[in-house]
Amino acid sequence: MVFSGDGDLFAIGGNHFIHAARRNIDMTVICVNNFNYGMTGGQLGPTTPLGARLTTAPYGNFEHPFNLVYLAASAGATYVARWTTLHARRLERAMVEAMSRKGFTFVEVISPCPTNYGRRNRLGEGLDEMRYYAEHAVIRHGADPKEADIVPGKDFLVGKFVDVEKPTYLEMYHAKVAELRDG
Ligand SMILES: Cc1ncc(C[n+]2csc(CCOP(=O)(O)OP(=O)(O)O)c2C)c(N)n1
Repeated sequence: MVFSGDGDLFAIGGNHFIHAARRNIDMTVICVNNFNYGMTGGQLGPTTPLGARLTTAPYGNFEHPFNLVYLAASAGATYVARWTTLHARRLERAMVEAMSRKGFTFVEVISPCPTNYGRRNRLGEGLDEMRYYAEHAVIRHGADPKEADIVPGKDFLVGKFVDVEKPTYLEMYHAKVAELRDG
């Protein structure tokens, strides 16, 4: 079970993430996405939207951000959901569901960061960011992960995008061991 940020998971640990997903390692990854490296003082990260201002993007970010839902799905995750901190009950259910599945499961949690991201981009307080989610999050289960881009000021998709079954790394490993042993 991994509980981490967008910077840690998709910049610093990006390589680990895609290969754990590709191998279908039996684990759940929960990403708190606040669109920046918050703890270290508000640097831009791999999910920072184009144009957003941060300490290392004072004139506005010009790096294309990852769509985490699409990234996780294409790397091989067997369960992919996204909710915001406003959708507390749905988020809780998604976490339980993700943990109940075997294989690599991923839940993205869109989260406010009033001290760094919110302040520099004039989004107001944490509650204002929650209001923004209420106005712009569109619930659509089974949507194409490609359509899950997040663009400031525009509606964005939340819900369950992927829920499939396939053998995990360990299941394939044990099957191979048995095959070799039994000839
Ligand atoms: C390998 C490595 N490099 C750099 C750091 C320093 N570091 C600690 S937290 C952090 C930023 C984390 O950002 P994010 O994962 O988005 O989480 P947030 O603080 O925004 O919740 C960095 C760069 C680290 N801990 N480990």
